[in-house]
Amino acid sequence: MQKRFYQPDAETMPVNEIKKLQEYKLIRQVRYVYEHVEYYRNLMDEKGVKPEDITCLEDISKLPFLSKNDLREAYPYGMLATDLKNCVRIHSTSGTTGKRVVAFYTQNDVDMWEDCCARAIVAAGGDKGDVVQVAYGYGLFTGGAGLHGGSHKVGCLTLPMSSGNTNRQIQFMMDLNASILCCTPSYAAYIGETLKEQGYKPGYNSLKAGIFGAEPWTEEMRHDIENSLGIKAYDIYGLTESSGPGVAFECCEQNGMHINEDHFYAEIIDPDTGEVLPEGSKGELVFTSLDKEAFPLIRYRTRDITVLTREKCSCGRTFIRMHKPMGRSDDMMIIRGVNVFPSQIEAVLLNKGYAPNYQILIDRVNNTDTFEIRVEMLPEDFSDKPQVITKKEKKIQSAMKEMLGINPVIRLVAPKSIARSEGKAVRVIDNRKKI
Ligand code: ADP
Ligand code: K
Ligand code: ZN
Repeated sequence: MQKRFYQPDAETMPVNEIKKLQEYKLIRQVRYVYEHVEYYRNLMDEKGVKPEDITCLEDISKLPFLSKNDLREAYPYGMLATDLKNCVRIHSTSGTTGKRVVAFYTQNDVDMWEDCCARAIVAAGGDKGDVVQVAYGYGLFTGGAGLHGGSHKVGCLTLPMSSGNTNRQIQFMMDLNASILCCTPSYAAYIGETLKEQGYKPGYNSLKAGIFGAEPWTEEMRHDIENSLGIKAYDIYGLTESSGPGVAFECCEQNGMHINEDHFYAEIIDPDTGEVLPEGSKGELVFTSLDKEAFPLIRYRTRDITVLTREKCSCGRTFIRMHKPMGRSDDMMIIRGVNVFPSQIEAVLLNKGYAPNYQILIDRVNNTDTFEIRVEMLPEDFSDKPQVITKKEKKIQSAMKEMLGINPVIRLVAPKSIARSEGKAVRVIDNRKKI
């Protein structure tokens, strides 16, 4: 029978035991950080809190937050908690929202991270005998290395493709019977599109599952990818600061991602006030590493907006689940005073039958925000008749108005005219920021 858990003792631990374990590890990690990371010690001293003040999980709210800005300020070695000679690896963020941050790893840190990824692979049905095609980028980016290491731990046959060269991806996928594909969801959609162009019927391949993350994606996009590749598509979440992908992963229920609570403690806070919110509230995800040696983080503000739930999951895992993050708090666009998330736009487009090939252009003209969404026509639905195009644009526009509350200009553009992404997709071009 197929393995259900990679580390059953941890993954199915009773909730009260998880909490006890987290409490023990939190107290230990805070002491360790206070002793070894001057930057954080200063933050604690400023707030007048000592390691001895942390005696239970609830006490965590006494501790100061860390933000991406702190990590930038401390760049490159300011957050390092151990001697460099104990470190074996460096990775770096993609720099989606500014200057990159570098993270360091000891061998134990790498092991913990790869275990988390191995849990995700097993949860997606992976076992020895599976061929795991890793099409996340290899290099400073954590996607490739994380899933690669996890795949080794499970004992899968690992195909280290890295991202890009889509024709070669497809050739190896077909020739070597890849069964699990790991990449960003936007790249998975692109691979699906290319397969179709090459004449393959939807689902005609040996893939059974995909593990997709590193960027936000909607349920609509999940259905699209599942249909075009003929797979179950699982979400995986993580960030370089935490190690990489694998902080949380989806199980067979595909209903939220289980957070690896034996290694990370998660909180949801009000992003404006910093107040800790009760379970079930929507807010900013904050996590604390519990075991890390080289780059431990206490109360790190991810800026990702989500909801946590402890509702029982029928997969048997007891770890708390997080909803798909709907985007980062800094992904949110304020257009003519209205809050808009790219994920809302994507949901409307995919609901209307379009592919996830779109771009959002924002600018300011005469003190008014301009807001345009470019959407590719589907090849099978292509038309160059102005009346036909205008009619379609109007339809999308009214659906957008209903979802967002404001009217964007919709421009249907020719198939294939918007650049495809092999990694994290760049969907928003906000020219207002240049002023
Ligand atoms: P950067 O912050 O430069 O993009 P990372 O490569 O470390 O650096 O990316 C981490 C971020 O990617 C997360 O904070 C989150 O915003 C996003 N992310 C990662 N996985 C997911 C996911 N499954 N769903 C939505 N967003 C995700
Ligand atoms: K398939
Ligand atoms: Zn589950």
